[in-house]
Amino acid sequence: MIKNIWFAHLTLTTLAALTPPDIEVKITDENVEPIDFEEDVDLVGVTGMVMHAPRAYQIAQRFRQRGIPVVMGGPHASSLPLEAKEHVDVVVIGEAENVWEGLIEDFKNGCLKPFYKADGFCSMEKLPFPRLDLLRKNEYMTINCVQTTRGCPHQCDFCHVTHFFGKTYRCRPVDEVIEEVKRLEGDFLVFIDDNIAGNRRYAKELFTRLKPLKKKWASQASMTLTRDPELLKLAAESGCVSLFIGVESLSSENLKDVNKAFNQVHQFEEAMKAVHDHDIMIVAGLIFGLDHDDEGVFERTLRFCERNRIELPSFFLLTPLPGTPLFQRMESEGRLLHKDWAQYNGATVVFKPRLMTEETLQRGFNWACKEAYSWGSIFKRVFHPQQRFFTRVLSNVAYRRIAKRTPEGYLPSLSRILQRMNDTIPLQNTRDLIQRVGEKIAEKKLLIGQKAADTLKLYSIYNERLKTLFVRLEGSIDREGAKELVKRLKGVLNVEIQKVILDFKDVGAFSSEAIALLSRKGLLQTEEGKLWMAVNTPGING
Ligand code: B12
Ligand code: SF4
Repeated sequence: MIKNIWFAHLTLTTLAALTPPDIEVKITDENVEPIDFEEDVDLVGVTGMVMHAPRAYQIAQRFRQRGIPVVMGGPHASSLPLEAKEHVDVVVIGEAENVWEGLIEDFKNGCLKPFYKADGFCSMEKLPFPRLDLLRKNEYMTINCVQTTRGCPHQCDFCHVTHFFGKTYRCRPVDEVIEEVKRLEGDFLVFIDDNIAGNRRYAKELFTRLKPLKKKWASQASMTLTRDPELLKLAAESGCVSLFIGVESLSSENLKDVNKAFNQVHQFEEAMKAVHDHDIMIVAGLIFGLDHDDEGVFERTLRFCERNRIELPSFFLLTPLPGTPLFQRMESEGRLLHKDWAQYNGATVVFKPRLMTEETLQRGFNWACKEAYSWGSIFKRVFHPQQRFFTRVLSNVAYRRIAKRTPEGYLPSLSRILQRMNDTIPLQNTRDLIQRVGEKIAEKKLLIGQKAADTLKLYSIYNERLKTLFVRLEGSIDREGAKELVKRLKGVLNVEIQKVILDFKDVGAFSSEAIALLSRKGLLQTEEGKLWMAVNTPGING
């Protein structure tokens, strides 16, 4: 069903290439073909991400029952080698390049060790070209996968890459990459790097050398790529047609929390436009369930994708993968629901979210996945002046088939209200505003006549567990702004939202009429020199 989207991992083709030539190798990718458990083999190797671990252990068990030793490597076994060892004979921790040949030698000599771990990371020079010939090529969108770099210069808390590769970012010699690309059949390939533009100088050289080959390619890059116009232009000229970009969240607080503050929310729209201006399609990775996500996040995020005509929104549920800082934090806070790794798949809630219940998060995620690939949303995203209209439509149709398998979801009932409470209210008369009211009230003197912002911004976040809406206000408040604010607050105090807490810290100026109105409603109070409003008072309800 998903053949036209997916490409093959390079894992087993790489291992096959590292295997001494006198050994016959067969690859079975269970994504596309069944395993023959009766196959006549001497040694079995299994790989897998965290979510594949239970299946990998079952596979191991079936072969071990026949007395065939099983070796396991890859992201999961490398993070939890002791757990893996309970199910297999040998665990390879980290990269195989510097240990695989020795392991095979030990196997031949009947002296396999329980663990193999290389000292440090392997050199990126003279890596053998992966044995793509061992894959069933018709089962994938393409088998033309090439890796140019390993690791990533960033260290996002939820990502497994930095855990696996340390803080290294290693690049293969450009000559070798070009040679590998030249050997591929067809004119399309995927660079499976985690961040193809992690080293700009290297990326520029690579893209320049790719140009004459006239291939089309897709890859993954961090948002930082969009800030270098020359690099983006070179990528496009070298044949880049699609980029997976980890946007992750539209909340700066969330991004800061997960060590991804280099994604600047205020630059997102400009960044998406820059990519589109180069006729490059965007697959945007977006995570739900971060600590500042409330029930409004699903709709807000989907509308962002529609507004920016993101070709393929790719939603994930926050997943604490073992070995990552996120996992450590969630575990120490007692927020992991279980360790059933099969469910650590990015589509199932496995932890306690902060501002929502597990159910709201799961249902909202399901809603977003389905809604993004409804015809209505597809049409909003695929029409724009750039090239490749049919590719955009066809890839959306393929994603739609996957989205259909998502269980039913629903948009949380408060979503609309929350969109409205996250808004900017334009003001009408900002002359003669009283500056820094909170401080001045505290100091018992007011300054009149300074220039003030002419909008009132509302940043709202709803805590479903506390049934409380927190609203941070920023800008100025005149009479109209105050009236609009009071109206909206009345609207939100329905049965579900039991309490609203307003934060006035960032309100620079008030008109005296606004103060009068808010005070009349019983909303303004001072406490220890700070100005605040507590709403669900009779003033507002009445
Ligand atoms: C390409 C890719 C994909 C493709 C996969 C296509 C497909 N057919 O499945 C796509 C884009 C679809 C994808 C999807 C997902 N991916 Co992905 N993906 C990758 C990526 C970028 C490259 C994989 C690769 O080919 N690597 C190159 C090979 C050579 O490296 P390797 O696999 O690590 O293998 C080396 C060693 O680990 C070791 N080794 C590995 N296995 C074995 C086995 C044995 C026996 C031995 C001896 C050694 C050994 O030797 C190899 C050579 O050194 C990796 C990141 C990365 N750098 O690896 C992420 C990565 C594997 N993906 C990851 C994740 C989370 C996912 C998703 C779950 C995301 C999501 N939430 O939906 C999905 C799951 C899809 C699925 N059902 O399988 C995580 C896994 C984390 C974890 N600990 O589980 C990674 C590490 C990225 C990350 N940001 O953290 N992915
Ligand atoms: S930028 Fe992407 S690949 Fe790099 S650490 Fe962050 S999530 Fe991982």
